[in-house]
Amino acid sequence: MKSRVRFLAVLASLSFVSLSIHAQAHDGHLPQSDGVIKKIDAAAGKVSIAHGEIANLKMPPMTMTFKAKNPEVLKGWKEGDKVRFRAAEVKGDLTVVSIEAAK
Ligand SMILES: [Cu+2]
Repeated sequence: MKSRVRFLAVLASLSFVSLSIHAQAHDGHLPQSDGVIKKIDAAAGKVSIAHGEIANLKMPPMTMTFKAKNPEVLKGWKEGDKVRFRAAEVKGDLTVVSIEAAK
């Protein structure tokens, strides 16, 4: 009985791991969009970006504010930085998933 409980616990943790790996892989498949950082509000977890077309959101170029998926995403950037970023709709909010420096 005891070993069966342990087996189920292992099974549950394995499926959790594969779920989070799947979520990460999913983010990686989002197309990257060009942008320039306009404003960062770290306290609110928000960033304004003047962005080019965002193919996966069918959005034309504009300047707008996104939610950051987590605080790490906003670290190290400042106004005027040219970036490539991935955005998605997460629970109804337009959200920046990742940001990297434009080459
Ligand atoms: Cu937009």
